[in-house]
Amino acid sequence: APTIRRTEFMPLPWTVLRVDLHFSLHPEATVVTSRLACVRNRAVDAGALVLDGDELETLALTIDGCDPQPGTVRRSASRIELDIDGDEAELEIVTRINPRANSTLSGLYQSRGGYFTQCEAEGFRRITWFPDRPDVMARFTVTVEGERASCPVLLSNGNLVEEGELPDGRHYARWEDPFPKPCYLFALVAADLVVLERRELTASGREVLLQVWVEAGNLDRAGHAMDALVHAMRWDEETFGLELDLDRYMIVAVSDFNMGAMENKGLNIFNTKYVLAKPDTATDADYEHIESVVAHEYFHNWTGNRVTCRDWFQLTLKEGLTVFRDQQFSADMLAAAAGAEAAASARAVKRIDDVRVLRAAQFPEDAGPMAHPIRPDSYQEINNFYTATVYEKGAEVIRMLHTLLGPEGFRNGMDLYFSYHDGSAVTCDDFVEAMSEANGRDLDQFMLWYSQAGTPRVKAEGVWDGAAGSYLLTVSQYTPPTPGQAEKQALVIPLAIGLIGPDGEDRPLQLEGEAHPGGTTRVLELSSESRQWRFVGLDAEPVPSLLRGFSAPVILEVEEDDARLAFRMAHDADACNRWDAAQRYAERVLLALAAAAADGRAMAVPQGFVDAFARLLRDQRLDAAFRAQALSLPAEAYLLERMQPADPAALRAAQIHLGMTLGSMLADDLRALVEGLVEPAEYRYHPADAGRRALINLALRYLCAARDARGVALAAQRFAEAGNMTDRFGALAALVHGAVAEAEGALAAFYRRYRDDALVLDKWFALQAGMWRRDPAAPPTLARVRALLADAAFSLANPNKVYALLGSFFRANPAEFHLPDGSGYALWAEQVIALDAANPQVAARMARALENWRRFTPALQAAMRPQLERVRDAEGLSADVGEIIDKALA
Ligand code: HT7
Ligand code: ZN
Repeated sequence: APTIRRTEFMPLPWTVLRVDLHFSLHPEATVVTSRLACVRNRAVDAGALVLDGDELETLALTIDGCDPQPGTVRRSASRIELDIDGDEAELEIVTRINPRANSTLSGLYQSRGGYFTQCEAEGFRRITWFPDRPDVMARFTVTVEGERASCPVLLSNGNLVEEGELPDGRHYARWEDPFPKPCYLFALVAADLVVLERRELTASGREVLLQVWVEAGNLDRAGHAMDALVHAMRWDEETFGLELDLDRYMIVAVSDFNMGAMENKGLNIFNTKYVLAKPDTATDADYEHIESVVAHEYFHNWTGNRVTCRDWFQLTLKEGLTVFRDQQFSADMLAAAAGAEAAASARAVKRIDDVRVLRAAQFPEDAGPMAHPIRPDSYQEINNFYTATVYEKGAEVIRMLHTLLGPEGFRNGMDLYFSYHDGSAVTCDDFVEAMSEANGRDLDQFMLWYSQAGTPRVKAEGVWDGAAGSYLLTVSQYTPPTPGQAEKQALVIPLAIGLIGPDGEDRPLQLEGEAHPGGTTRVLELSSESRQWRFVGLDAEPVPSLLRGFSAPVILEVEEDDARLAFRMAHDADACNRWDAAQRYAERVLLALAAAAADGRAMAVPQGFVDAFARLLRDQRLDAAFRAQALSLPAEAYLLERMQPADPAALRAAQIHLGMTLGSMLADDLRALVEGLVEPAEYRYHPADAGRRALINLALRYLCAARDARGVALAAQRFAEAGNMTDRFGALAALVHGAVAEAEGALAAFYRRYRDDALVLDKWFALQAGMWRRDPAAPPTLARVRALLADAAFSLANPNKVYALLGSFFRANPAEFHLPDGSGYALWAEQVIALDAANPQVAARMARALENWRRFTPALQAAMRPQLERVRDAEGLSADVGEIIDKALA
């Protein structure tokens, strides 16, 4: 596939002002009639009107009612160029498409008898010919006509302006969207759905209708999404002064969906996973994800829809900013629910979650063949660039702006951004320029975060001068080379720091030359390769606490011995850093155990680590949610990234050994915790309750890992008696991960109970795909995964099932996937090829599981290469998978 480059952006000679669409829906032969009011772009001298198309059957195309003149049309399967005289033209185009056969879930497709669309990034061209770029913003009117019996509900963007009956059991609805929008925000739904409705007043007193549309039987699971929507509305009004601009805002849940959700103007389409929740089927984590995804899509209405991207290279303009907004929203929601006393801890727990995701998903991406800046310079297939870098690192970049400018400065920048760019398609430079102008601050060097890939390393060293009572901190930065970027420049890195005294208390921070100390946490700005700061007025040698709140997306390299890590685990006033100290200590222990396992040496867990862990476990002053975070070991994907070379079998041996050691040495504490934490009888989604449940489930994990008989009995009992999914699934996961005798019976019981519930079965598939083998004689998890592929409830056509079973196996179970005989890789190749024939986007996501293959042991690399080549050489490979494999093998 050709490479598209950011620097080659050219404005189009023609644009579209108005679109009038008519859909005559039929499962295998939907006819789409499109009328386009087109005008020349005055900024461009001359040129043809260009239309994109993909797998379209074209029935008619006229310009101002006439067939195009001979010699004025150039056509290929994916592009039509029209030479047109004059400055205006009305095009009428009729296409025929086959929604039933559309297994890509891009464009117009069928799911469970209904019709749904997904147009971002380039799905609209699979519906009709159109200049399918985000900088073409037009006013849409849409008429949907379909069979009343199978599709009683007909929806599109904006306001319903007309509806009526038609002959032959058909009906129609006409929708008008008052806001110009790019075609990637177009949506249509025609299905048999029921609705949960609520009327709310906006801050300015306008009444708006909020709707959540779901399949019959699921209304009792729609309430949480509705609550989340109302909370998001209020939050955006209060935090950014942004109000809902439509009279009606709809959310529709669909079972077959490639990603999480889509922010189509006024008609968000959601994966059911991010809408449906009730205590019996959804865990606390599900409730939390639903709230943040609903908010994310809602926030896009301003950051994405009102102001959109000029081209897809600017994707982080809307995604990084919107992720930052949803992270702030979730933190505020958790803090508000936790109450004043527990608010700071609730915020830290959310921040820790976000840091975990960044480290486990984005850091490996930034260190591999797919490494790219948050604003990529090139791509072959844009769908491959909806990445952790664009989303999560993009959000970190916005967070750094927030840190550097302060909340008020940031808000002023947002206001200016909207005042300049509302209703247009812009670039990341436009956003940062608005921030710069509103704050009178030069952000030119800051823009390097948009153009440089790779995770910067920040090194820090301190020297104590006892006589002077001063502490000299030297900080330097270095970003390793990434594909296509050998040289890196120094970035602007906000480094939040504190200095802890020997008594565990933070010391006031006073820099040399300052008259007074200023607070106990301060943000230093590192903008050169190296810099020194001297802190004065100290009574004793401090322990530095660096990168508080994870103030920049960097890897901090600082020499800390075990005692110092244990000290920070016990005393760091910054909860995020306290957690990080525990993670660093655990990482050190695990990597040492793994090295011993790889060399065939005996594994021994340092007593100091067990003691530090026990202190956290027993510290009743810490809230349960924080303790659950601090006592969870670092993600396997992150640890593999820190191993040289990555050896999944050795790491797994280390994890099993450490889990067993902690579980058996601390069994009394863990059991006491499970039995002592009182849960309210009635489930409610609340951070305090969720924290207790998380801590209990973690304790059960350690107890089952240690095969502690009483602990296993507790898990089995909790599984049998659970009153909600968090408790039930937490206990089941503990039994299964411990591979105890009770696990198989519990899995079977769970299946029987939820056999008709697709979303709950996804959990059942994922749990088994992630099974650890504690007995080397037991059959490999691979055999179970193969058997599950044939289960009646599994389908390769449903992305949720693929992510649950194959995604979990390839990504979340490295030791069982990376089998020395290469059988895991053979399964990977076979499934990627099979998926690619039906759904290239999903196939490419699965293909990425092997992109960092060069980081593994030579023996594993040798087993991976032939399977990568097998996929590369597969007939008819998509551009999506092709790009991933080519970059991996390059
Ligand atoms: N903006 C949405 C991205 C999205 C998407 C992209 C490619 C293929 C399918 C997709 N579904 C949704 C989602 C979001 O970030 O809010
Ligand atoms: Zn988004």
